[in-house]
Amino acid sequence: MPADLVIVANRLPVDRVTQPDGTPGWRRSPGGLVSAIEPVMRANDGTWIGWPGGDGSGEDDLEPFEADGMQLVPIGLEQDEVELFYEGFSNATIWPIYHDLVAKPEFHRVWWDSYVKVNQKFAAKAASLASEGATVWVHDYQLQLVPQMLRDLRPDLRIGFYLHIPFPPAELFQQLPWRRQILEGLLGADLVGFQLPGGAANFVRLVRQRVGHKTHRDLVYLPDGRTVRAGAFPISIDAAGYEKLARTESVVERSAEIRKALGNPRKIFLGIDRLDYTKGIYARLRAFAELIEDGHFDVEDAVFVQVAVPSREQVEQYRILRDDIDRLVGRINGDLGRIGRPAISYLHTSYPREEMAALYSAADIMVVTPYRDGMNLVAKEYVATRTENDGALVLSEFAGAADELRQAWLVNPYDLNGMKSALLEAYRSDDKDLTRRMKAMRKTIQKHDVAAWADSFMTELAAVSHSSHAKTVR
Ligand code: GDG
Repeated sequence: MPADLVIVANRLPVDRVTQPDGTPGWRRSPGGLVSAIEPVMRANDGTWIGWPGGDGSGEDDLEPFEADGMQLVPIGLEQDEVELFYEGFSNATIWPIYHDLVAKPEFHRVWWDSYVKVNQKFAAKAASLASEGATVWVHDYQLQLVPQMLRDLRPDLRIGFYLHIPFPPAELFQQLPWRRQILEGLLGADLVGFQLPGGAANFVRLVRQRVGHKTHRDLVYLPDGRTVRAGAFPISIDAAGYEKLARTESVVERSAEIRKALGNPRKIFLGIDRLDYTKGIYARLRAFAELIEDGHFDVEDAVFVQVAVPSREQVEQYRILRDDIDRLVGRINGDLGRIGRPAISYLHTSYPREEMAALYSAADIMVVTPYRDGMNLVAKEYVATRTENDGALVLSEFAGAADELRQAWLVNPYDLNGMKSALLEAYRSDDKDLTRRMKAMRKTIQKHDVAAWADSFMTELAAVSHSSHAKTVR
């Protein structure tokens, strides 16, 4: 049945799992995006198009299905598409360029060709499922060509695009051999959303310089009379949901258990990240180890729990990073640990949401130090779970979240001494200071939650002037 709302994202909101009886099934993926979009999907009988994951083999025969009351339409990727479009162009070209060249991007024409082909496949699928005048919301850096491809196929649609990662300044974006095509791809949307105003401004400036369109503030005027709006929509979390989870008995108990298992140290530092070179894991562990070496505290006083969630393991840079961190943790624990007291408790795994909440509750100092991050939801989740208004957040200036969480200890992750001072200040801070900071941050998060984010994007998209008779969805 044609849909009035179509969500197009690289991944479906469910993961493929093997059920206890051995048959394949689906489990809702833990990400916040799903809970954000679900209410909008339900209210409009929406359809979600995406790749179900996997290695690219045997996916041709996937049929649309319903899960958790959502209409889901899987798009299979061939093995070479997983390598060229996904691991290659998306994660080894776009990802590093959009994150300030933290790693060196690679440019390969065959990767680009595959990116075009896969974007075309997503656009064609969306075009075939959207009803007359429907709204299509396209997500993220893997699908930047979809808006224009879709507009060519279906000029009647209202199209929104949202980028979850930073949009880089012209000086970096310019390196992309396919810079013009990408800008033109995005300009197919009526509304292009970014995490921060800086990303939107970078985009508008590039469109003016590289494509030559007239612009005024957040508007781009196209020769055919259409206008495109660029805006900032900082994403957030289900704050009430996290707070509720943090108060449940099992999570409270588990949190105490975690502290005990760590030997009830005075302070627990915590990092939770996908194992990604943008997240600054290596530098933060070094800073912590140096504080012990310098004699500010020892392994009886403090422990650093680092959860590194396996990510993009087929991409070379990620394998190198994993080896580097394995070695660093081994060296730090070898040099500084005592029996039963490692300096760093390192976990290369992912956990259910309840365990995440228990970890957040158990931690005194949350350390979030990316070199560049679109938003960083982990920082917001930590704040949401601090129901007693205690706990310290050490946060990189280069995470989008730093724009809102001004009361965190803000750090430059490239400045090791600065990071050490901030960690130490957070370690030594008194309850009054912690409460003052945390209260203010909690207020921010409660007000700007993920429902407010989805709502503001959809409202803005519904408001953009549209040449044809697109329907309004809410
Ligand atoms: C991209 C942008 C932007 C992590 N480990 C586990 C787990 N998680 C959940 C966290 C959090 C999410 O994954 C991670 O989100 P982040 O925002 O921290 O980072 P990215 O994955 O890089 O996300 C980022 C985001 O998109 C949204 O727009 O903020 O800047 O890079 O929600 O809780 N969840 C579970 N187990 C884990 O082990 N259940």
